[in-house]
Amino acid sequence: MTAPATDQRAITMQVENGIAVLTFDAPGAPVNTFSAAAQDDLRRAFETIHRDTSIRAAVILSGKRDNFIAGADIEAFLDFRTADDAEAASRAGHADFAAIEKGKPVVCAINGGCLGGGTELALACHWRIATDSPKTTISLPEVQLGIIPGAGGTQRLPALIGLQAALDMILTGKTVRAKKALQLGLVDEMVHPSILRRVALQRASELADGTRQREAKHRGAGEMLLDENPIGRAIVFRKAREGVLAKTKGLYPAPLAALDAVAAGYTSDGDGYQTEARLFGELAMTPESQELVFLFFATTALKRDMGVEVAPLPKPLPVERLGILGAGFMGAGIASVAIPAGTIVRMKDADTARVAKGLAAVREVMREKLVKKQVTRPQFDDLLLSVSGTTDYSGFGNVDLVIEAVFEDLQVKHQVLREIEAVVPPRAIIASNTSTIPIGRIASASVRPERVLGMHFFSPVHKMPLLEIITHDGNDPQVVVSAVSYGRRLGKTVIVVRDGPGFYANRVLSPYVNAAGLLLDEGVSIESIDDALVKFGFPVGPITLVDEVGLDVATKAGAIVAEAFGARMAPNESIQRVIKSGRLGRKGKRGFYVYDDDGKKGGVDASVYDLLPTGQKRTTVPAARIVQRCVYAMLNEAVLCLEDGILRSARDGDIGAVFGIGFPPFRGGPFRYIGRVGAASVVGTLDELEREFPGRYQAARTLRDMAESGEKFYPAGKPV
Ligand code: 3H9
Repeated sequence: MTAPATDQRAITMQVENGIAVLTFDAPGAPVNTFSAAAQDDLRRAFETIHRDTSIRAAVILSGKRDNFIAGADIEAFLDFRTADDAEAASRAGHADFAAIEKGKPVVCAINGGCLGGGTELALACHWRIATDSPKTTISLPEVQLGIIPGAGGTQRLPALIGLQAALDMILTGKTVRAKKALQLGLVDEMVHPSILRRVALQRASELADGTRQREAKHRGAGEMLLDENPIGRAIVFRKAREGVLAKTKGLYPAPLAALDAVAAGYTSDGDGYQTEARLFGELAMTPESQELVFLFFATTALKRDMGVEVAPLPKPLPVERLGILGAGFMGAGIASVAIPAGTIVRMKDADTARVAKGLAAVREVMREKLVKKQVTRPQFDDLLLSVSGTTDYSGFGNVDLVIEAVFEDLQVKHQVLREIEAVVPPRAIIASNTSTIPIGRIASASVRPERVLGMHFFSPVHKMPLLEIITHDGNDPQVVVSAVSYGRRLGKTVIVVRDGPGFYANRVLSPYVNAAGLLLDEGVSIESIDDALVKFGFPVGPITLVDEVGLDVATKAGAIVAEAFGARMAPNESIQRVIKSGRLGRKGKRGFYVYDDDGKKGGVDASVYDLLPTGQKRTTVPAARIVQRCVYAMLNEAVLCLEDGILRSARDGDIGAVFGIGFPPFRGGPFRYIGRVGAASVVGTLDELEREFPGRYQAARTLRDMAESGEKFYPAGKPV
């Protein structure tokens, strides 16, 4: 984030009755970050505080409404040329915060998001107060950027709240609300925002005159035993390492490094801070961190993109009432994200049994929220009151948006579209949740095609972050802007793509899954295919994925792209044969893997090989080649989507792949990955694969051009 140049300071100070009140309010910026200028301001303010004998104590507050401090300025990371540069930044943070810790009493008054370096500043203070505002959260999200807390967080947090609780925050980057922070001893008090300043000033005064002492949180005997006994600690570290490896498969270096930094703090030579600085420096230069930092910038840039290039930008239409057609898995899933976003939802299906099932599914997602304490009991009750069901179109007369999630059949879609248009107001937007049928074809039956577009949610809707909005040439830009705006309100990462077979996500997934199917045709084992792609960084392998989405759905999507793109996507034999045998995957409890009655996945179902072309006869293909055959098909297809204008930018393609289909985040997405491998090398591999599998790997024109010119999707030096 680049704040406009100004003479105004980020941190200003005024002294009231011997208490220095520091207000952090970065000029012209939506959030406070520790830019070089802000760090200078902080350093100078504390030099004054320490020098000026009339100042007894200090209070740090934020001038922003919903943000305390968002941590270090991530944009400044782009200037690190070597690990030493990053290590020096960490050491500077250590020195600044040590000066605060060693000096006069400082009260940290937290209202709004307190992240990364902001939390580390709070840890160096002598008293912490958090407001009970729902916007107040505390976290150390550095591992999500592929780094570790570098301004003392790995040292001060365990010392304050205990090893286990600290690891829980540092290794995951998870966010803690004020109430939990109070329970953990991370803050000393929780107050209403309206009295934050007054209480903070009072506490500063009390700490200065000795009427209040810093109270250590009383920890349980078991906890103390673990923390203070080297054997107990060794157990905690071992378990934590195992947990990290199970979760990251060793592909993310940051959480492992965080464990080392925390552990170094417990050694007698006390070099925890040195270790933290060194590891922070090393991690900042890793490709993993650079790609995760890219994703941060890419997602924030996307938040400002409304998906249309028209001036002036139309204002989004309000969506207060939503009609959903189809109370099945997708329809109920959409309702379950719409009601927490404050929308009144009316869900229609053909009969009361289906409607009841849909409502029960919504209730289940809300119940999960209640169990996880994300909502209170009264909020839970209110949420359920905002969704209702119907078997006719009653209640659709005043909806602002309808999303249809009915059976994937053009005739059915046309019929419901006509029915919808007969009952909804003319201003209503009509979206199809189709994952396969071109939206232009659906809209062709509409009397108001400019108001019809695609909103492709991914399943399960309440968990999957991506929403693909599909536009056709005749769309009214205001309709697009409104759908984007509403999608964001639902908490989704929204990309806008142009209509075309498979849109973006399914189109790039198809040749990837197909390549896995072709490996099966040759007799490669299911495990070796899935393992190779999981080791590359996908959350599950392609064969597991087919089982998860359902063989019927995968086959249907495959047929649509095969029809459109011919030889490149000509379907494999194996998946066709398995579906013909009646196996549907997890939902039918039979697929390539074994499933128990609850749908829990077991090992490979060896009997499935009898259905495949080579029967029980196995062959091997090296893991690296399996990865190339599957992933390069996807990379090439992503570039073709950009060439065809399906994608509006490489950035959207990267975000869509990471958030929609599980492309490994630490590789940044297909376009970033091409940039890292080099277009020339990618073309070389594609040419080699094309010789082996004619028609399937013809390198996209853009890739060939880039291989020759050296041009890149992301010019160096630009974050996005
Ligand atoms: C760290 O602290 C390292 C230390 O341990 C050690 C150092 C030695 N830097 O997301 P939004 C910008 S690592 C730069 O749309 P929201 C963002 O780009 C840091 N810019 O708002 C956007 O810019 P623009 C650990 C930042 O309300 C604008 O602010 N901290 C930073 O949806 C608004 O952002 C993190 O990882 C930053 N740190 O969400 C926090 N933060 O206006 C990362 C924000 O030009 N940030 N911007 O588009 C976030 O998670 C969210 O931005 C936040 C606000 C929750 C704060």
